[in-house]
Amino acid sequence: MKTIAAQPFDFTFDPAHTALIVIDMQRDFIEPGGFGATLGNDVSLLSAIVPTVGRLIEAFRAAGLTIVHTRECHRPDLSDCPPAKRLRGKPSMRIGDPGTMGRILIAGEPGADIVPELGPKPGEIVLDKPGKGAFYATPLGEILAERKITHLVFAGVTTEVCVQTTMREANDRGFECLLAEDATESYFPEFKKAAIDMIRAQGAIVGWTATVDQVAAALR
Ligand code: TIU
Repeated sequence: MKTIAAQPFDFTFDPAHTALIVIDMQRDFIEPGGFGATLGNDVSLLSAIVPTVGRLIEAFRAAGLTIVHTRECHRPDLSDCPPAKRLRGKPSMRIGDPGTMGRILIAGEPGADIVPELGPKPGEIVLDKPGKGAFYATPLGEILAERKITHLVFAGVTTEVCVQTTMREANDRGFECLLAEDATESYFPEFKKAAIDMIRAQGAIVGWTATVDQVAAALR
């Protein structure tokens, strides 16, 4: 067993039953011209964490542990994109429209790909998800159960949307969840701070947080 001096208190885990979930480190959220930008966001904030996410992935690779990369995207015919999602708000382009990185948030298009610096290696799991949470309409629960995973470490974007939603889904399914706080980012710094505060408040009501250095040191 390993213990990290996490917030709000120690996080103890068996690496053999721990997986890394990297949420949506896709060009559509991190590069100009993608889904994040169509919503009116400044995407430059998100690219800053790419090297830190990379260090966390390398720590899990070196330890030979399960790594799951998720991608938020939809089928080309949009049959898995509810109109409520596609028509919400006033984006400059909608899901499925042609953008500078191909059709916005569509599986197989360049924008839906994970940024090249964090590309999955053979043997790692790549999971396409139509929702904000990674358990909804995906085989993630079955994949983790088959591998006897009980503890999850989270990274990725954005903290308060897909990362927090997935952590909450995982928490309700009985997983012990830790967010790598410097390997996640939001378009809104105040939302990232609030999400981290919410996760670890009330005695880790959603889970724990710690730095990549703390997680990597525990895995060595
Ligand atoms: N808009 C926003 O902050 N996030 C998303 O739409 N998806 C993810 O968080 N991946």
